[in-house]
Amino acid sequence: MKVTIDPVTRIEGHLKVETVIEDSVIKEAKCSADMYRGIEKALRGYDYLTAIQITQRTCGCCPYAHAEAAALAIENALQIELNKNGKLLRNMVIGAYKLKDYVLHFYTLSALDFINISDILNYNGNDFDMLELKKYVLKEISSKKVFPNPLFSQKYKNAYIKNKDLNITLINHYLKSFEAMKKMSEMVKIFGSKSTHMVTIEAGGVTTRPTAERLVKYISLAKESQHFIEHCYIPDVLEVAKRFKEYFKIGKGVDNFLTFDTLLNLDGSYLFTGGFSKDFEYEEGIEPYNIIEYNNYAYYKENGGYKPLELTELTPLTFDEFKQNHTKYSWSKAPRYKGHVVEVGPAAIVINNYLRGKDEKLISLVDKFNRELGIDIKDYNSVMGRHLSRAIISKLIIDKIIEDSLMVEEGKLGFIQLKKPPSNVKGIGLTEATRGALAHFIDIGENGYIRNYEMIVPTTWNISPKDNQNIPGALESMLIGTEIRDINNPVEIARIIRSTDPCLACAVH
Ligand code: NFE
Repeated sequence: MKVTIDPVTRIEGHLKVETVIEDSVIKEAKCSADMYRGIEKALRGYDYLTAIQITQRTCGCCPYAHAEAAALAIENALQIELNKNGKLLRNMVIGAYKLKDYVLHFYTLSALDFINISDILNYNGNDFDMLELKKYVLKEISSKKVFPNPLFSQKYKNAYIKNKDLNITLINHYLKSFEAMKKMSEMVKIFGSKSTHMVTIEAGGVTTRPTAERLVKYISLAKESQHFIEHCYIPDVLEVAKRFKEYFKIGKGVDNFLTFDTLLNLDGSYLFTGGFSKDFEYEEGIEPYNIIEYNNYAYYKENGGYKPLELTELTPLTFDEFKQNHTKYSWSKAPRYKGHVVEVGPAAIVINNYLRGKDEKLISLVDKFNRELGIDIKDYNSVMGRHLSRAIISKLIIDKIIEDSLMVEEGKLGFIQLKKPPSNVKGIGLTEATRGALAHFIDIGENGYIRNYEMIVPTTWNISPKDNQNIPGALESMLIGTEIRDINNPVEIARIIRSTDPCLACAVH
């Protein structure tokens, strides 16, 4: 039997997932990215500094990460080191944005996979937003306009949390998460000058001057965000995890994880250190030119595998070629590290940094949750492991950006003005976006013009099609082998997909 989800909802962009299920087990899975834009191509010929603004337009979820990766690539090409305030302020902008994105993923995009939202009808308290929601639902039910909404359908009833009080708490926090995200966006705006697409992240630092007023406002919002993370987000993820413990065994993909350094400390170390682990054996350090992107199954004429910046352009199939070709099934390329399929993202960060064995705070947090939930580090390679990882990372990030904000030197610009445009240099910017390892490669020609640009993006790793050795991508591997309990309601598929938080706008760009 074939089960196709097209499009997958509650993710960013257009993803089609086709599965073949036999004897209640997924035997085949295909992830298709159905959209192509060509942002890298559009960059060529423009001034090198425009990359920071233009690559942000790849996406409305993680523009901060593209801005950072582009700035890092230019700084790498020019061999620039930021000053103290530049380092701190950049962490404060991108850290706040990441938090907003994690909260958005858990509450807005994923929680409805687990909460029984119809329990709002059992709400008898006096919270204004909850009463408004209840009123709205009752009105819609009586008008029969929108309902029966699938979320209220009896068909899905057994798939959700049964404890009414917990559902009511989670619905309440779902509503509160909007206010929390607004505060995190405010934090981004204070030094990013605007959100979504910020304008003050530049090669050379952050151009907003850290006045006392801005710092005080930032710290006060950060403390409120910390409260939400500690008192709503983390407890909610734990409660959901306790009720869906089997999901620590569902959605297990390959045991290979790739991460990049992110959130620089003033001593030159990072909050999360990059590395590669294969079968849970970790090695520190990354060689970006060990990445090859394969195209046998991607809608381009070139079928080979290419290193970053090796090609200036891939040629999309024409419509006639597209109709005749029955092998290719995605606009996404298939990146591989040292030839291996890897998972990137929050679980990869937690697993790699835990295996690295040097970050005591991360290790003690992971050990604490492992004891509470009866799991071990290998279980993070799962649906619930990915949700838990985001919560753990959020706690570490909020603590770090509060510490960073207290070290900023008031009034001192965190920005170094670049001198003249460079000629004939290349640079690499590696960082972690919300969804995982992000790499930008820039090749600057004469007088600062972009000769070639390449982005290798988190979701490309995760939703990649098969590579030239016919090995399925990371999400395809997570799906293959999954047992479907109720073939009429294969919720496992959507839960696995959403656990990776795919962004298709980024994946193909
Ligand atoms: Ni478009 Fe992005 C991906 C993230 S890359 S959301 O994939 O996170 O910066």
